[in-house]
Amino acid sequence: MKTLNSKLFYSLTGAAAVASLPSCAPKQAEPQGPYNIVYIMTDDHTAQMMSCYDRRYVHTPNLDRIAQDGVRFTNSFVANSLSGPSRAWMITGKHSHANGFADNEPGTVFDNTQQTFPKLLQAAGYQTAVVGKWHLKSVPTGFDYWEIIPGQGDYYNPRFITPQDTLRNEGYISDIITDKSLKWLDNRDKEKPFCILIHHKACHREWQPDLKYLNEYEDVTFPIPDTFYDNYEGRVAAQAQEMSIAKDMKLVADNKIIPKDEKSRDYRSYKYAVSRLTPEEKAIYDEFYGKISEDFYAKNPQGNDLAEWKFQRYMRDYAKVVKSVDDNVGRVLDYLEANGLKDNTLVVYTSDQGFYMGEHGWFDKRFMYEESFRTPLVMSLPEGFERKGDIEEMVQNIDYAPTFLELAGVPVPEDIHGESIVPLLKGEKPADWRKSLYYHYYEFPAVHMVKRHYGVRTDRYKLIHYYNDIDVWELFDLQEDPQELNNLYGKPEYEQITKQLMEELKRLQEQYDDPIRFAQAK
Ligand code: SGN
Ligand code: CA
Repeated sequence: MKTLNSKLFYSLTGAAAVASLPSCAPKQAEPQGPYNIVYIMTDDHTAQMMSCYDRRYVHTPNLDRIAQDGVRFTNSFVANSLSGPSRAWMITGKHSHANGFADNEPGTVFDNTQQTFPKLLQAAGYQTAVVGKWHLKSVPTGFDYWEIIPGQGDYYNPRFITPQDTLRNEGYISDIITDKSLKWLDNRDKEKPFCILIHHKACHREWQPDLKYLNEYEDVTFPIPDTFYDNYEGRVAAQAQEMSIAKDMKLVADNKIIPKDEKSRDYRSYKYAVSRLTPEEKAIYDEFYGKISEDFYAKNPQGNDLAEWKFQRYMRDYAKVVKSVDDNVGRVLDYLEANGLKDNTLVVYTSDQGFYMGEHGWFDKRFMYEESFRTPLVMSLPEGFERKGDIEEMVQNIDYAPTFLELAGVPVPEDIHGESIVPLLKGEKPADWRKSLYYHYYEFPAVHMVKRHYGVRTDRYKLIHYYNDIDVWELFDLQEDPQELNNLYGKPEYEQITKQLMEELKRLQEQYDDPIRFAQAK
């Protein structure tokens, strides 16, 4: 057990600190535990689509409310940019090789007998719950209550799995996940602290909006990202991906064009997309996307016009889906305030990874490039944690488990890879905070064809090694080239920095005991 963390807890609870204060000391609000934890996580919601990070595209007043009230992390990252793996390391605090869930492939199942933070909280007397996307395939363990969606779930009238059954629910997924979460909060044992994971399906592909929001953002023309027409020069793996808006985004399934030929495969894809809607709902959907389809057929865009048309449709639908998320986060915040829970609850809002909104011409994630390596992270802090504004230290979502444990006064097990960020929330600037991040992506060959890679990032540089079917390195100077277009690997003037980064990569692979190391991979 890490003794430092349990000591920190006592100083946070105030018990030890108050005893040692001289009587004339000015009164200072000491954080008082045990704290409740509301951990909201969405799917594929990227910082570009959250107005407290980026003002170009959408307005997210409720998500921004968390940041304004509390803290915004400006350097928040994942360790393997994919849903299942992301969920596995956030719940264990360990990198993929250690928690055993490295990809979303059918044979990969989370070993639910292993140590997780909900289990440790439960053992410490917390009430625990998870509602929404789970994606780890095995049954959730360590929860007093769980109600999850099967796999990726559905946007419209979705099914939910409970310990007893799988049932269709009426309504829109983001509203229902929130309804169920608030109901559980209402019915919980009010004498005990709680931890609830509210894990949304939104904003996952195919970005199906709530029908009431179909007309939102329709008058907006989104600016085309600078790197939309990237030619991937000097980046071999980027040339081989299949996640291009122009080439791989599907007109029917993704952009919701209604095909004319009722016998075609595309028509089956459309039928599937609307299969969960009631006839009345389908009529609304058909009217809206029918008009868009007619306009599309009339214009018949080609080449870059087609790519940009798809980009606009993608952005609009995604933005509408974000609007529902934002509403529902607002409902949770209102509930906590109305029920006197705000002052002793940590609220976390994050996503399972970032996403490409047309940067490099892409959608999806997986690469260690900034847009998908980063993930948004804002928190509203319980009373006594005075920290406000931006936190710039590099954090990764292996850090959530130790953070929640420390807040609950539960000693953090030694085998957890992440670091508690409680010191950062208290406004401390730990001199020994991590100076580099480790990343390892495994799912290849698979959908979107992003090659296996691992890498290291410091505040200025990033070194990536694609190691499976190819043996290719990339080096970027993030200060000079934030869009990561210029691979500097192999340039004589970067030999020294490359050597240092390789040493650091080796050190991280040893520290985390990753069995795949670049010495063997080469
Ligand atoms: C599905 C999506 C992919 C996505 C993966 C993983 N295709 O396969 O685009 O990369 O999920 O996403 S879809 O047509 O079925 O939507 S993850 O977020 O769950 O890891
Ligand atoms: Ca995801």
